[in-house]
Amino acid sequence: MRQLILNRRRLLGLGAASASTLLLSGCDWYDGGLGMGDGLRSALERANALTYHAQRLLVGQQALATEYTDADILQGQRPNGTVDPQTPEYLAVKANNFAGYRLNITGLVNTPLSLSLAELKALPARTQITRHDCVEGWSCIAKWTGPQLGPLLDRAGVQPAARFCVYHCYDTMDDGSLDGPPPYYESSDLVDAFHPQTILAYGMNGGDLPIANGAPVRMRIERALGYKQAKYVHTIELVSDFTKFGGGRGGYWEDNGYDWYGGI
Ligand SMILES: Nc1nc2c(c(=O)[nH]1)N[C@H]1C(S)=C(S)[C@@H](COP(=O)(O)O)O[C@H]1N2
Ligand SMILES: [Mo]
Repeated sequence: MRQLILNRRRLLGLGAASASTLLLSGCDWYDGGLGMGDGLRSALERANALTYHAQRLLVGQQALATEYTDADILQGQRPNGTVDPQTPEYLAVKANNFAGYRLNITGLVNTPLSLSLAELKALPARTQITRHDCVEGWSCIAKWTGPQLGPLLDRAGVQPAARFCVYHCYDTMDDGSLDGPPPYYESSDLVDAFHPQTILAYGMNGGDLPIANGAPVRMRIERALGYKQAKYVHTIELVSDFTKFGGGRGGYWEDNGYDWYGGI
């Protein structure tokens, strides 16, 4: 209960941090036209804040996403976005079947954590069969296995100033930016971080998570759209706001115009 009350209090301030809503037309769609100060964009941001609060009220904070059965898994999870990261950091941890991989929990926590893949696999795991919806207009039902994020956050001790998790990924997106390709990243509020279906998935459809789908570890945040499901995650950083990351809107696709909350 304490957690829910805390989360609810945190929620009250979230409107201003919500990013803009634009028509969602596809994963490779790029919004180069609207600047930060654009009037239309600020109007959309206000609309998005309203949508966010309305959706939270309607759906409820801990409501579960629909879970399916094995019979509903029709084909493998269709890989999308990055499918084979080539950054030196990723290639280094990929050697020896991810023996050198660590999942770090950092930022506004009392005790930062650094866990190997073996340590993650030794934790109690949750398996869930859910539907992944990409804004490109396709969906896949797949089975995901991994520890819940909530207990790990409790172990790290989330400080009162923390309001979001930023999920840092190994892959970069070569979108022609002048500063070089930016890394993929995502974020969620703490309601989604502590949600029972939010897991660090290392398993998919009964086997190891394939590289194309985010190995060794990817997020499943089941009440959110496909682009919120960060693959190749190496660090989860607890922050009070996410404006200092990337373009400041809480995720790679959000920086390119997608909705921050991205609820289904
Ligand atoms: N690190 C990283 N995570 C990512 C992406 C990406 O390119 N890089 N693409 C996103 C998008 S748009 C979708 S639809 C899903 C695709 O996940 P899948 O490859 O397992 O289908 O991953 C999301 N997470
Ligand atoms: Mo997507």
